Amino acid sequence: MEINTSEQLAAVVKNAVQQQKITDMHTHLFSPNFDSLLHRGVDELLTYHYLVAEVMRWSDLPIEIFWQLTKSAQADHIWQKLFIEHSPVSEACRGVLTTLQGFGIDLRSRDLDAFRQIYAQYDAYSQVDKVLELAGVDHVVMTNDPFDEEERGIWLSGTKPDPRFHAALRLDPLLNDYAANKDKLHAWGYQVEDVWGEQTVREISRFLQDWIVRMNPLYMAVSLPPDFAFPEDSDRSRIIEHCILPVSRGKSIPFAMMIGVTRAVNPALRSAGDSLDKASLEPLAYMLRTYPHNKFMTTYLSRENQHELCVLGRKFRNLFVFGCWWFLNSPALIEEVTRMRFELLGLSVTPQHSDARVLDQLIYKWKHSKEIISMILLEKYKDILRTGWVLDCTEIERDVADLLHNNFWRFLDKSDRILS
Ligand code: REL
Ligand code: ZN
Repeated sequence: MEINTSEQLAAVVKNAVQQQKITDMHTHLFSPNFDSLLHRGVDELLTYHYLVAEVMRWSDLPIEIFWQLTKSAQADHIWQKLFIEHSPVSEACRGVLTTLQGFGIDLRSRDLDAFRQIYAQYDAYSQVDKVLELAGVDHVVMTNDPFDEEERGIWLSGTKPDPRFHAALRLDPLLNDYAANKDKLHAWGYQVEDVWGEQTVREISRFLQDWIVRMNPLYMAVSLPPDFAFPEDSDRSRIIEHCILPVSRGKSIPFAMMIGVTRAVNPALRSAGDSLDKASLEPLAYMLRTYPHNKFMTTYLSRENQHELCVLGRKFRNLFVFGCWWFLNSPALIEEVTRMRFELLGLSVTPQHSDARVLDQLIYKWKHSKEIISMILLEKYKDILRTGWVLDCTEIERDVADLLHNNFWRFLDKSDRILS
């Protein structure tokens, strides 16, 4: 159907974004059969580390005392300080409200215990079904860390994720703290040596390959500090060059780098204590240029790096640009970054991932982001309609499917997942 009026255009764009099933390419969620690793429900929503950081700005409680409280007492405290004593307008607070509303909860009562009871009716499986349906998500990519004892045990016992959940092999301990984790590799039967050499390369590569077989990951991933450099004289650089990149190429599994995080700026806040800084894009440019047959997925944490990343995306097709990560996952910044990407890279990106740590957050992360993506798409389509270009609604549906689903699977060469 050809689009003739701007009202028609607005309705088609809104509907296409609303209806499109999403592949969420980076989350911290787990398949429902991964026991307690999957976090869900009101207390988890309220104790999200974004809100821990925010509550400490109002609370008189020392952080050490806060950590000694039970999870529900922490949630009560956050509710009281951030929702009752002040209006919950921050993005993380608003997210809780959108999520509860989306779950069918009437917020007027402000009665946390009543909200808890509503959630208590669900087990992990029924809640996953309900939330994925409400959020319009059909595939979820997890973050899977073979150095995490609990998670490791689950994989080693042969547990396989629900088919809607896909693994991503996360390698932060290997790449960011190799010296501290070398002994673990040894204990698990990988004969890495103290001095870097052929044997260590072989053994780390074997470790990667074993976990690839076990997890069947869609990509390997790492988060990196702002001063990340490559190549350089460091364990991290050697492991990337001699182990990750050859395995990534050989197995056709892209290497995802999330760059710009400064961990533990305020360690007392634990996971709420991380921050960010600007990074140089030179290491990424070097990799893209030097390894044209390797595939890289990249997002940066600082706003300042976004423009350079778009420009680099124009130079290298082995670079997949994705998401508004963490401190960028905030409406004002999503809007700016998404508009810039569409203008510089067209529709060849995955504009967003949820980074959800709590299952229910899928509802708000996607509702909020989809509103912005819709708005920017509408603006861009209007611009081209004004030139006399004619659009058909199937073209808009195709574009939206690319953005929220197909571009990711296409980059992975998983043609069976691409929706036609
Ligand atoms: O994947 C990561 O490294 C980050 O996204 C997380 O560490 C972070 O805590 C996350 O919750 C951000 O949204
Ligand atoms: Zn993350």
